[in-house]
Amino acid sequence: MNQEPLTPIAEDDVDAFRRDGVVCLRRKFDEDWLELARAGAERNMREPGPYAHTYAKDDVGHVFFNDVANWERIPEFERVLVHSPAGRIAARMMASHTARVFYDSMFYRTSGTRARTPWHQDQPYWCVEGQAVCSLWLPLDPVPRASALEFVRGSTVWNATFHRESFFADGAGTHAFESAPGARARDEAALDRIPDIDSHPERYDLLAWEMEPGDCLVFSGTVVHGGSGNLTEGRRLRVLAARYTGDGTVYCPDKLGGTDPDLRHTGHEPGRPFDGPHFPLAWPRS
Ligand SMILES: O=C(O)CCC(=O)C(=O)O
Repeated sequence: MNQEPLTPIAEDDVDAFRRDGVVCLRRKFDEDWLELARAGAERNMREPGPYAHTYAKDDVGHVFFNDVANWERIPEFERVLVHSPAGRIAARMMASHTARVFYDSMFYRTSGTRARTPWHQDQPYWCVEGQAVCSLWLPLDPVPRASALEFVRGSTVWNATFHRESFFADGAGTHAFESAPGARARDEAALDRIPDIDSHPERYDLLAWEMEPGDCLVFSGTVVHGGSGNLTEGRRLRVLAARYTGDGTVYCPDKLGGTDPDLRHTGHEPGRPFDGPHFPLAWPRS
């Protein structure tokens, strides 16, 4: 298992992350890490956690499944999040001295699943305040261009906090924050709706990459993104998204009346920097 990224991180990649809000890094994880993450994904499917969602499911068995915050009970995810090169990569991209595990998110689309992810920003959903927070999106299967996650380049500088869209195919469903009575209506009505990017793609500078296992995306909490899915029969897509916080971030579970994921089970004190056993250091290695 490679302890350092398989290929070096170039300064151009760091610049791209800062400028665009997302960067695609090639060949950073070896097959052993990928096999471990796949074993974790399959375990997660067999043993879903309390936050598991089926975002879409049709009559012929196409399923888009997501689960979050399982690394403390799925040892394969714990290894990848805490011990793989992911933490080092995240810290470098965030220009942070530290990268702490925030949580894991597993996106599992079975063969031929078309369901896409709505355009959204991550940060409004998250119980975190601060700039240094990012995701490392690690596909465990090849990603054709038509199934790539897409990004609005530079949307990090829009300085916007968009309304939290539902990920459920029927537009309903229950994110954790929706279970706080009145929270969504009270706190979200004031937020702008995400622009209708699909109707006017020519207005946006969109970025997306065909990817191989071992490659990863790193993206900021405020970059607008969506897509993926759109799989042809015979192709499935499993992704482990490892989220990290860096220097200067604090835990804020009550933001916008509730967040997703809801990490209150950690007992972490609101307003506190991320630390302790529920948010372990992934970089520097202890
Ligand atoms: O993989 C996907 O479809 C969604 C990923 C995503 O939106 C995220 O990781 O924030």
